[in-house]
Parts: sequence; C-alpha cells; structure tokens
Amino acid sequence: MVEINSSDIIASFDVDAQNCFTPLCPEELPVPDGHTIANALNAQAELAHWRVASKDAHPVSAVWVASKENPQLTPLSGHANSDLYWNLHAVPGTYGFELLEGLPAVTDYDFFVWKGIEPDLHPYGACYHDLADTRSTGVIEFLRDRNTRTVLVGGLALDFCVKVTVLQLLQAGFRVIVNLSATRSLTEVTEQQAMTQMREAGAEFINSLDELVFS
Ligand code: VGL
Repeated sequence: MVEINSSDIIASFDVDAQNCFTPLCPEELPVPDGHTIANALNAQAELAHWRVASKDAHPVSAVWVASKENPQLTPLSGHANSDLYWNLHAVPGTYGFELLEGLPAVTDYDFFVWKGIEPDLHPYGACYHDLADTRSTGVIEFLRDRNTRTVLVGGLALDFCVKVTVLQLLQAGFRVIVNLSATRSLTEVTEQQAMTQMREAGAEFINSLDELVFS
C-alpha cells in the first residue's frame, strides 16, 4: 500500500502514450501490450488535479534513424543529444504519432509536451529537450506553479522514456509513483535495470490504483 495525503496536489502524467510504441506499429518501436494501457491512464487521471502528457515528435531526417549499417540500439556518436540509433518513429502526421485510442484529445490535457522535434535531439525524458537536462520543456514549472506534490506516472515505454521522466521528476523534488498497470516495457532486461534505477532514486511503485490509500 502507498499512502497519499488527501490534501496533496496530484498530477497524472501520460508519457509518450502513442501508437508507435505498440504492436499496432510493428515497423516503429513496438512495446508488447503497449496498446492496452489507455484505460489505466484514464483511471489514474481521475485521481489527479492536473493531467499532463508528452509525445515524441520526430522528423524523418533525424540523425539517429537506424539503417542496415547502423542498426537499432547501437551507439551513435558525434551528436551530444542523440545517443543510440532507433527505428524511425512518431513522425507527425502518421498513425504512429497519434495518442492511443481512448485517451483525450491533446487540447484536453492541462499541459502538453512535444519532444525530439529537432533532427539531432533525441531526448527520452519529457522534462528536458536535451540529454543534459538543461533545456526545460516547461512541465516541471507548470507542476511547481500549481504546488504539485505527487506525480502518478504511466505511459511508454517504462524502460526508456517513462524511466527518464520519472528520474527527472524525482530530481526536481516531486514525489513520484509509477503506476505499473499503466505502463509497459520494450524488453525485460532493460525493465529490470530501469526498475532498480528508479527505486534507488526514490520512486514508489503500485501494481494497480487499489494500492493507493488516501489518508
Ligand atoms: C522511447 C526509445 C526510443 C520511449 C522513445 O518513448 O520510451 N524509447 N524513443
């Protein structure tokens, strides 16, 4: 059980809950079962005062697009803000770019982040546009301005963009609760590493919203 003080301001964060991270887009970055989390994200948002979200928004000309010579997940050098090659994903105007079916329209969120728009920027976390965490996307300021104490986090994928967003929110001083029913991982190995890293940084975890107790 994870206790939350009823007077705390709570935010709900949908990280990159886009079709490109589901088996519906097998050519992009399919996360097993990634398409099944919309209801869990909506339920989580019901408990929150603010609902924020992010989307990857990548150009076709990105420097990190994987090829035969440079396959996915191999290191990329010479670009300070792109570290690995990835299959092209989340191109605005495509189906993969869109939020999962069942989620609100972008304009119905209280704050929305688009990230990775520049061809040589491939940030994972939703709080900064660069890998050095220096160029804010504004979401931390939005949450701070509203006295947010606790952030409930879900989205895709747990082992990459969700993980880094969680670490950034913890670093910024928020209490962070990862809702495991509202997130999925790209691989089991990276999931284990991500869970350890988040736990060591102070994240809390729930398997379902039933594990939250309001006192
Ligand atoms: C993601 C890998 C590459 C994610 C994005 O949203 O988790 N993972 N780009």
